[in-house]
Amino acid sequence: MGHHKGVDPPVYDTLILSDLHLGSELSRARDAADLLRNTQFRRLILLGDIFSDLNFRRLTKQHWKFLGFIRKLSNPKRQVEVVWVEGNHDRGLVDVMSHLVGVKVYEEYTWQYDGRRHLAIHGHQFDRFVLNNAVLSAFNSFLHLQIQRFDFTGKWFSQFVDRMGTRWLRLSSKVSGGALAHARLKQADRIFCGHTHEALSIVQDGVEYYNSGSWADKKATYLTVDSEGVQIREYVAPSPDASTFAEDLNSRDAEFEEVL
Ligand SMILES: [Mn+2]
Repeated sequence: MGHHKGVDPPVYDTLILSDLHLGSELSRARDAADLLRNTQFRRLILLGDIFSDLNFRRLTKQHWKFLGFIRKLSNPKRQVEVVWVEGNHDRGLVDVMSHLVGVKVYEEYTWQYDGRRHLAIHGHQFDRFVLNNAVLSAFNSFLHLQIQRFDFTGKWFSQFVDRMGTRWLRLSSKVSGGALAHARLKQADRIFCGHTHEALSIVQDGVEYYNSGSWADKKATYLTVDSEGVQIREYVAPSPDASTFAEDLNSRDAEFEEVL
């Protein structure tokens, strides 16, 4: 296959992204699809909270396009392993999506690479705030129901509740500590989480912790794993020059277009 430039693009062993929050207005589904189209990797890990909630009506055309692309990626012909690790926002949706999008869903996923044991888990399991505040979540759901029922407060209030919910989740800085302990328990050399929306790397007693950040904020980040190690990378929008190349790829993808 020919490339536009003389240098081959890197092929990562694994690309990890999380917290896309499809169904939220803040979701950067188009950018995420653009990244995946223009990057080569042997394994893709969708590390939880790919969906924002259970309401499919909130999914926009771009959100569906992202899901369509994941479905295409999971075609065995592409020889890419696509893994979905469930988050606290997309629990309950994953059964449906695994059938619709054709990817396997895990609570946590481990793999061996470069002589090391890698473990991917969304991270809400280590967020005591989420675990101890089932009451808050129930209240949140109740509020949503009331808003939907009466709808007198307008859309802004519903969005405000959404944002508050996300902010509450982000309060946690306990995720890395819990994750590192979990890695030791499971004898993993590297552990990967999302959930906090803050890209981060910590090395503690030889165990590495990485957080993939989010795709629902100003900064969109992801992780790559290859023989040189793990990198936190920030998505950079393609320059106008690159747009013809992207369009070229898009039209090629269109040939595979399937109805979801
Ligand atoms: Mn989460």
